[in-house]
Amino acid sequence: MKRIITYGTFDLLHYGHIYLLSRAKALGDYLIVVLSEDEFNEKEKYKRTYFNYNERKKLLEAVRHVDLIIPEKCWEQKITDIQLYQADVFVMGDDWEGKFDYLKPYCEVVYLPRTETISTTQIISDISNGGYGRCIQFPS
Ligand code: C2G
Repeated sequence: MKRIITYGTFDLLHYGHIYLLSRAKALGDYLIVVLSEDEFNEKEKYKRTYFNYNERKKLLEAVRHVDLIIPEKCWEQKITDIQLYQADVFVMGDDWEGKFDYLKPYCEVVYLPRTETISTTQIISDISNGGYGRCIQFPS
């Protein structure tokens, strides 16, 4: 069984996140998502999320590509996670290109093209500007 691991906040879950998860899962058989806890987001990523950890976890649990969700508490847990969960492939969007190459001695590292047509920041901005009903093309 080929085990894939990926990390993220996944706040205001959108098709860019789903497309990342589906491509990550397609690289193997089992997908572990390490979901940023609220405290980690605030203290380390300087991000305040709309949905809290439990709400974001519930949403991800409904995504068929996802097999396991564990908490991300710090930047430094990745090597331990990879060893503990016997991950074969570490996957992130290419906005992180190169940032996790230090994991290469432990597993394959793959950066996938980010979906440029959507972001949580864009969603918030569009909605605050009354941008409902925005017609979007889901990437094929
Ligand atoms: N992503 C994407 N396309 C988007 C938005 C996000 O492919 N339009 C990808 C990101 O590249 C990342 C994943 O979806 O691989 C989750 O994105 P975020 O929730 O923004 O995660 P991030 O804040 O980058 O946290 O330790 C690593 C961090 O936890 C990553």
